[in-house]
Amino acid sequence: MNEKLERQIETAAEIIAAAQHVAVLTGAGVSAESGVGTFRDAQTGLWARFDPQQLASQEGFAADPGRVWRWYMHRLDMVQRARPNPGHVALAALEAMTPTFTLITQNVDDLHERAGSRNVLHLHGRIERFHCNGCGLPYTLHPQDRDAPMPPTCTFCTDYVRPSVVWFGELLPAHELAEAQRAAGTCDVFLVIGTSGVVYPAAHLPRIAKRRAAPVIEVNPEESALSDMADIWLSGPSGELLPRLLEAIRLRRAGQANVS
Ligand code: BV8
Ligand code: ZN
Repeated sequence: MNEKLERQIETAAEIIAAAQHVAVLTGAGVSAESGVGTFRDAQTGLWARFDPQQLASQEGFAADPGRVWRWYMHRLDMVQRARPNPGHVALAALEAMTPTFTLITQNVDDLHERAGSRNVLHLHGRIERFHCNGCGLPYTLHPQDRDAPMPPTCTFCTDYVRPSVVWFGELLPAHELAEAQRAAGTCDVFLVIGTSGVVYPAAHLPRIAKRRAAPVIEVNPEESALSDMADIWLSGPSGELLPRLLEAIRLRRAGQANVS
């Protein structure tokens, strides 16, 4: 690891170790090293020619419910085969050692939960949950649904069943969004991990923290739409950098414990 990055990790660790309230926003990048393709580059193979933003919308579902259903069954399979990576595990460990910790995710997978994170705010819903697109009745997926050409239909109103994720043009869940905004408005430091920062209103959260001069620390191998706002940009994969950052925080916390 290069000199500069080592120094940046130490600076970031100092800020986080001293924080009472840490807020974190994760995007698809935190699951990349688990083999779950990010939203855009998940479009491989037969899905390569479709625009995910089109598929993840009411228009896309109305135009071709079978295609959207098969796309979600493909991604659900990818998520269920995946395992949490060291980045997910480091975030769960950081939660356990921080007085107040708010983990906000744009991801629809359950890898944070499977890594041990306790209270995760899912802004864009969950891919392993389903409900009726018409009346909202919850639906339990049956094995035969997984390779069905069309979505199941609702037992109550016969409309199509869909995954309980937030599509483009749909409102985010009010409770989760309010909690996320509150955390951005009160945290001592805001971490942004593995997101291109182009989808709103999630991408607005780091701006709320920045406006109140809470330090914003980004972990991403590429520059994102949020990098210019970040006080520290740790350039690298979260599966590698988060365990390093956790180690540096642990050392400082231990140091603090000896002093106090
Ligand atoms: C709403 C669930 C309003 C579905 C998703 C014009 C301007 C501004 C906003 C808009 C606009 N036009 C429309 C809008 C609103 C729109 C929006 O923001 N559009 C954008 C694209 C311009 N937003 C909405 O529609 C939202 N709803 O606004 O409603 C409203 C008002 C009135 C009445 C009704 C409604 C709903 C947005 C939610 C959409 N659903 N997901 C599903 O998953 O199928 S969003 C989806 O895309 C994902 O959840 C993800 O969060 C997001 C971005 O996807 P990716 O780019 O793949 O992932 P990510 O951003 O995380 O990028 C990957 C990053 O990881 C990269 O930076 C990469 O460098 C990094 N990385 C890669 N490897 C690693 C890594 N990082 C760390 N470690 C690694 N190893
Ligand atoms: Zn229904």
